[in-house]
Amino acid sequence: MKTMNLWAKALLLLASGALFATGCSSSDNDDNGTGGGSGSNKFNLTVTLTAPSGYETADLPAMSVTAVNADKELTYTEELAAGENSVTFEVSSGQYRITATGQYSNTISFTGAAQADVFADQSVAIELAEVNESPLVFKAIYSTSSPAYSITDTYFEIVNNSEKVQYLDGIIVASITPLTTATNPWESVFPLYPVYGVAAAFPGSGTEHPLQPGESIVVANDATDWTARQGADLSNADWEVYIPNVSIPSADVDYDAPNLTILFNENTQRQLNPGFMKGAFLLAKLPDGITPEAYAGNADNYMVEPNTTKTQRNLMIPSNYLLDAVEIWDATETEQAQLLMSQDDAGKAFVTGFSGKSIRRKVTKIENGRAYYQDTNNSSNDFLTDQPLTPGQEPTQAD
Ligand SMILES: [Ca+2]
Ligand SMILES: [Ca+2]
Repeated sequence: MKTMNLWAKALLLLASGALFATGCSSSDNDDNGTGGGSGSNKFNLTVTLTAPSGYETADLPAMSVTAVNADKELTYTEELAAGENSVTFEVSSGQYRITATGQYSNTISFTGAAQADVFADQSVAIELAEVNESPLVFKAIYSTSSPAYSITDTYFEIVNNSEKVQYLDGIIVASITPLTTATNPWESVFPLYPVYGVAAAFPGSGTEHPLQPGESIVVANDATDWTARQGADLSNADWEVYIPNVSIPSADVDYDAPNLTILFNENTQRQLNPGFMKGAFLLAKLPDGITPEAYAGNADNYMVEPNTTKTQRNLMIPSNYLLDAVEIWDATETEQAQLLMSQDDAGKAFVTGFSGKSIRRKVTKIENGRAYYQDTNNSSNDFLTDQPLTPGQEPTQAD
């Protein structure tokens, strides 16, 4: 939240008409009334950024640096290119609060702040900190199916947990199937994750499917009413996974909800679900310029399971493409192969197969009617388990 708050503040300053100056003389004129004289008392304020622990200067993404003099209502902003760590502002004298922020990956941002009294040329250092949070996260996952063994009554929800509009266009949803072995043969290819069977993506070229801050959507495997079979009414689901050319337990049905794009399908089952007892769910965003179709169309992005005679291909998703990942374990098994690295999920949510229950991300607070969701990168802490099915429902109180 820290980074988002900085951005929000920067936006507020913009909206309130705070003066943006990049070396022009208008700010001089503005403060002549209190400046005591017609001469320009401008000084150089040099800001140097230090990369967070574990990173080098060369790792720095493009950074936005803002210096604010609240007394004089002056705001100066400079953009640093990736790999640069120093910028010099020409500012009017006074006290400044300087903030720096930049996006390192889908989920990691760098941010820092410092104060400076500028009554002569001044240098200030900002030690950046790493903030890890996902703008889009799973709000709820119903992977267990119902006691009626409906199989395709499963669904998941995605929420915009950030302060900015997010776009679903090109966001990939996929799952990792559980392993029968006690150790994970895919550990040898970490940080790549193997997507088994089916991967899907939201259609759109970039900005066609906005999700406002706090807003969420329901993605159904079959967008129909399951209430007569101990499931939920998914006839109003926002999206659907429609998988052509499958036969188990039957051919898929294209219900009214708009369909995700199927990126690849080497499955015979009509579902995008890791497993009813366990598995992992992934939400991923490719780097700019790569479409999901192009990524899935590139044979280099596939692998077969190491050290086996298996031949089925898995679409490989690198850890740093992830927006969110949830490790789901069978509540009745204590020893299971870990599917995700701890950096992507330090915990796991426990489920019981065919219980008709979901896991739901905890709500930390409700503000102005909006729910904020807990995201500590640890599903043991972040999710409530054995929850009733509440697709599309907005929580009204914190957990
Ligand atoms: Ca379907
Ligand atoms: Ca449909």
